[in-house]
Amino acid sequence: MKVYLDNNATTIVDPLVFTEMEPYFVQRYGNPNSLHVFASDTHPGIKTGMEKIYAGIHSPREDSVIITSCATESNNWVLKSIYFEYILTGKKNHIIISEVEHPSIIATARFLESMGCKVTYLPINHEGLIDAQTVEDSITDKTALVSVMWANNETGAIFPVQEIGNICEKHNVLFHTDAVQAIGKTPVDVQSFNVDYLTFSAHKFHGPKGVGALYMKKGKELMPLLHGGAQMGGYRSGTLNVAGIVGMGKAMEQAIDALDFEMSEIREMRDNFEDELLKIEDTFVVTPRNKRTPNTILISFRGIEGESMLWDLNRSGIGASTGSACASEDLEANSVMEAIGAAEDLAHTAIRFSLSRYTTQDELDYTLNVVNAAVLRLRGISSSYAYAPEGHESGLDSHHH
Ligand code: C6P
Repeated sequence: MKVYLDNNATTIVDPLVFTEMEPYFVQRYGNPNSLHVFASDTHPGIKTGMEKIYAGIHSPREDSVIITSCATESNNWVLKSIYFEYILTGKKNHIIISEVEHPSIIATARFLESMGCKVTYLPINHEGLIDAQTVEDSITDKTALVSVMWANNETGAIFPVQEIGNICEKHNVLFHTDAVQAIGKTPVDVQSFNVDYLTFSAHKFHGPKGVGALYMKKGKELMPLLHGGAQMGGYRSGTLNVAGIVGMGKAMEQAIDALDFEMSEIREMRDNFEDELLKIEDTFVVTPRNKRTPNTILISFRGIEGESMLWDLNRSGIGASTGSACASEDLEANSVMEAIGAAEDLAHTAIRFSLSRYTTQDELDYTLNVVNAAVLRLRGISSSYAYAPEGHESGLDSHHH
């Protein structure tokens, strides 16, 4: 059996998305900017795709959604753009981000620091959540931008973006949110939340890889990323990724259609699976379920290196991760576990299971059996677990000898 439980890293393309994209490779392949029928053949698909993308995040038509190549691009772009448009030319020099943003935000913020910007890294609390009050406390009259993700990729923690948006508006500070892990998992509405810029990426909601977007509210500024033929309103030149736009549009439509299912059925499957995992002694989950996206579990098995667990899972055909995919090759401790101040040994034991609407109960039952066997095997050979004082303190000693 092969089981894919790494949907926060990327997702299977919805077959309907693939079907809609297909004609745009060998039939309707014209450059949309040309002046002939090959070009105009592509226009309805682009229009419909864009309409679905706008509708999916409740963006009014007068706001902008600029298609990019991925969320990493959108995140880099918005931060560097704030630097060029608001910091270099004005009196402000400060941005605020959380310490658990994706590397595409953190590394860009560090780059801006090297250019002379001040950056505040907001801490998360013991539940892995951001307290909106810390945002307000960090804002000064020099603050240009707050960038806090909508949902965390490792824990699934949903951050208080509505409150943060209101705080930013009150203090006249721009607000960007990385909504990569939110689309299709929790309602995303740029009108009822005070969001100035928002990032998302098609491959996280059953769309194709290589297509992302940056939303911008009307009246805000953005430095053109790619100067050239003035596509995408002049913000990002380059021949449009027609199939990508068609695919992201269809994927967005499907994700919105499936949102209720995700928030009820998938949540229930996740919760039951988590209940079973937590029956294994010395296991920990950081963020409370009702404050998480419906598909994510970040769980620690004391005494078991995350990488060893992945190895056992992989041998049985199960794909999971120790945290974000892009940080998993360096064998460092899980960044969220570190940020909440977990002990070093526990920070290395985290495993992320992320479900999707394609996950089945059979797959989870099978995974649970494999996890149970792996815990027995790995704790049996784990010197750190056998001698861990915490394990003895909690009176738990039946499984690891
Ligand atoms: N997170 C994970 O395993 P791209 O690939 O550029 O479209 O998306 C980057 C990105 C940005 N923001 C968040 C919150 C993300 O989760 C990701 C991708 C993957 O968690 C790969 S590191």
